[in-house]
Amino acid sequence: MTEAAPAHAEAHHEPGFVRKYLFSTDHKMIGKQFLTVSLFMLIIGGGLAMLVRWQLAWPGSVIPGMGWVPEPYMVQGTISPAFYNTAFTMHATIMIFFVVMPILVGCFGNFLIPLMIGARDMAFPVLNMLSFWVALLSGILMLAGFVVPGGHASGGWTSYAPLSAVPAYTGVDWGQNLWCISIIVLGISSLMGSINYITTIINMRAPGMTWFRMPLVIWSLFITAILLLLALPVLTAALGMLLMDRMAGTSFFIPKGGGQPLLWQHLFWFFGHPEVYIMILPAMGIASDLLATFSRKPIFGYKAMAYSMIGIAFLGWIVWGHHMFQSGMSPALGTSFMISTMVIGVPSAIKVFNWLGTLWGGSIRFTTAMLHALAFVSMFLIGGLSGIFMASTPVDIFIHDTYFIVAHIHYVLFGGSLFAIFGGITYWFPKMYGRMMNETLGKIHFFLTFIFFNGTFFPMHILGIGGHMRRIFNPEYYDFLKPLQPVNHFITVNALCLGATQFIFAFNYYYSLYKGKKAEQNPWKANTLEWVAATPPPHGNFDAIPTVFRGPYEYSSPLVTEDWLPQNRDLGPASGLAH
Ligand code: HEM
Ligand SMILES: [Cu+2]
Repeated sequence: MTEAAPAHAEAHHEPGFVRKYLFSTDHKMIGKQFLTVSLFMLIIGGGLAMLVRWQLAWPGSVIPGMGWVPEPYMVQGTISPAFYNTAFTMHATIMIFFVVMPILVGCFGNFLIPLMIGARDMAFPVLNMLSFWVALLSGILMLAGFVVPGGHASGGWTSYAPLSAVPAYTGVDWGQNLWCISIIVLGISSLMGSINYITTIINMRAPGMTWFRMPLVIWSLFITAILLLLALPVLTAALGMLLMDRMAGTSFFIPKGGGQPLLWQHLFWFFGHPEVYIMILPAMGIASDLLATFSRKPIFGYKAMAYSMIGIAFLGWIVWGHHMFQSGMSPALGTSFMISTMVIGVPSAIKVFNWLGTLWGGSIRFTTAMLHALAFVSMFLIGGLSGIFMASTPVDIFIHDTYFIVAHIHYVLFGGSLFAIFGGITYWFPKMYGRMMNETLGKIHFFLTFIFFNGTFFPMHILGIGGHMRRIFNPEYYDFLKPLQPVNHFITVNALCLGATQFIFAFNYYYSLYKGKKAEQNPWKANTLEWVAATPPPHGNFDAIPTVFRGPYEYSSPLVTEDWLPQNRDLGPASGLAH
């Protein structure tokens, strides 16, 4: 039945391999391209984390199987201090810029936006294709840094100046330059993507798809695109200045020439804080959709959910100083950053309570996707609570730059964003590839990930309160940390298991791609428009553009006998809700 609509010229003839898989302008293929490349980067980013953890637990010992890696990366299978710095720097850089952002925004944004608003494609399909290729170029530039003389960037993912500005301080030359150039290029790609998303959502919604009938995941991607558009150019400008300091003899950030290292911190975090919301808002949107679908209930407080995302995005611009409490900031200014940071807790709490309200009394289906969404809510809550500790200026004096921060980051970013990503992949896999992922393998992967995740990151709170600094090469150098070393052992064992568990996901993914059960058109009985399209949707998405009569979450509606009610179902005048 799935002949694509003639409205779309390309739908008439099957495009060849190159047009279909490489230079495709189809938003769905571009979404899959982002996913494929990002999952590859996840392996590299994860491998680097394992190296970091090995070093912290058993400093200076030979890492099994690593004897072949040449100097200066490894010295007969042990990590050198310089490479340790590179490893944690590049772990964070890759995870943030090449895994979480491209999956949440590049993959889900591309795949879902046109399908869920009832459009045939993005507003600018060629620009969309270009944004993927520019992102890929950025990834190649970033990976190239590993093989240049002097090694890759090693000044942390925040690249604080003057460490990052003067090559002599780290011994890194082209690695740091490539780091800057790569992220400038990535910024260009994000700019193209976000303009496309914003235009598409404003202009191309199907008839009847009003703002408050949009799924929350589309709301979240819309707000994220605005954040991207405004935040990334700040980083791009700062990176340009840093590059000039490194290569053109300027001193924006170098004290010797009259520059201000703190200027870098301000510019970085003025981007960096909105950036953390870029990485959590789409995850919140995904979780909202999954929780409603698998509770068979309307989302609790739909409008409050949308407004609180807007509130979070807005407040995100005035809190960047909470990353700089210990940089000599005036206490009065510190207090205002403290208060504004605490205020973001309000819309965040609204969201958590509304998720709980959605679950309350629902007939919950514990599918793999739902388990991941539930993990998202609970882990985000823990990460949000540790955020409140750090936001309190007096408390932050003690925990700043300790493992407490690392615990917080990972509860929000891994516990939050990555669980939502796993949930989202499991949920939309059938629409993407026409096959189901294996539920048994999915659940095993979920439970092991959940256990080892908490085993890895919860004890980091204890390390942090014990004064364990982050980013140190060898904890055994410090007498006061020696009693904490067993905690480091425990964490590393859990981290290695956490890493190994991801092979279950990789296996399930590739196995299901080819051998998974064939998917029905709407396997989860969901309401939103992507499930109205054929599985997998053809180029052009819909036979005819659907007309939207209702909101996305009308599960268990008294108007119909089934427990779902697709957005495009017309109940005629009987429906009090229509129009
Ligand atoms: C409930 C809301 C949140 C609050 C109150 C909060 C608060 C904070 C504070 C005060 C710091 C700085 C601590 C220090 O350096 O001493 C921090 C660091 C951080 N937060 Fe959050 N945060 C929240 C949510 C999030 C979310 C949603 C994410 C990402 C998805 C995130 C990611 C990060 C990262 C990556 C850092 C550390 C960056 C670094 O120093 O390398 N946070 N947070
Ligand atoms: Cu922040």
